Amino acid sequence: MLTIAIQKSGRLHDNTITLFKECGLIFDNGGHHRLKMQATNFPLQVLFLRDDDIPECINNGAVDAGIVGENVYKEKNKKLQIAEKLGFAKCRLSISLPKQKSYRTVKDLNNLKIATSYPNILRKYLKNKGVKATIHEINGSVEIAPGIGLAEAIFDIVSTGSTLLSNGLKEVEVVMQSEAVLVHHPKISQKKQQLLEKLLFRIRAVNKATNYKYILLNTPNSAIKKISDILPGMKSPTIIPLAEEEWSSIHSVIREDDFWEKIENLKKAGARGILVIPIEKMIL
Ligand code: PRT
Ligand code: ZN
Repeated sequence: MLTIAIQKSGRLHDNTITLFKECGLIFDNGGHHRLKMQATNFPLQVLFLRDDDIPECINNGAVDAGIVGENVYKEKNKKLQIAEKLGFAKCRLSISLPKQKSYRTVKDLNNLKIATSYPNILRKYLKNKGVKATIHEINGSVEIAPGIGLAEAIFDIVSTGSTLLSNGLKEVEVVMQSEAVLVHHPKISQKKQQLLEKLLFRIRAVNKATNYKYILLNTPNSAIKKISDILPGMKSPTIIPLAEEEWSSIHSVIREDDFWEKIENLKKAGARGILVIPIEKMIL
């Protein structure tokens, strides 16, 4: 059986459970204060841990794999492999200063005291940039450190930036981008590797689907070429004649990212009756 550690509660928990469900996994109900749960339709056991403990649990073989933020994976610096980036819990790790402080280059960080919960990532970054600063390690509420005179700068997770703003801080250096990742021990048995591959196949199908939409539209035949060029689709668009002469229906797949731009261009090219539908799974 494959064992995967996930966050017990917090920002990664709900998305991870949703992802497992979308992969078709059904779990026994371990109760509210559960430590683990087992899939009833896949040889998989899920352990609930604090995210900080997950890399070491994989490293020492207590579990085979886990889902954590890249920030935690990098900070813990264990010999693990990233199997897949999962696309949720996106954030960045940045250095921020009180907003009234002038800042031009990374050298302005020399001799500052920087508070963080990520000392290892910060140390590497500063060394790389040739900056000599003091790292002050604290757990939680890093953003208040400059205000109470504990440090002159902070290195912490930023998402919308509103925490920085409300604490009178400004982001001056983005050190890394992060998202949830599935990591695993570099040496797992062949049987477990196969199970992991099977699970990854499902995860990829689910994640691909959320990045794409299915699109149907009607077009005068004279505009088919123009519209097909806007819609490359997975291979090439499906074109079906309509009952009304000289009109066709085009079916294709478009990326979520450039969705609005594509829709505008399609309308300009003559498309009518555009329907956009979510895709549940996508296997190429
Ligand atoms: O209890 P446990 O140790 O398991 O959880 P935790 O408290 O350590 O972690 P949790 O649940 O807060 O976050 C888990 C992971 O989510 C992190 O390791 C990141 O990979 C990711 N993530 C994504 C975030 C954020 N976005 C985020 N915004 N983690 C924390 N924040 C915090 C940040 O610390 C700061 O205080 O939100 C604030 C900044 O947010 P904005 O939107 O104001 O910029
Ligand atoms: Zn944590």
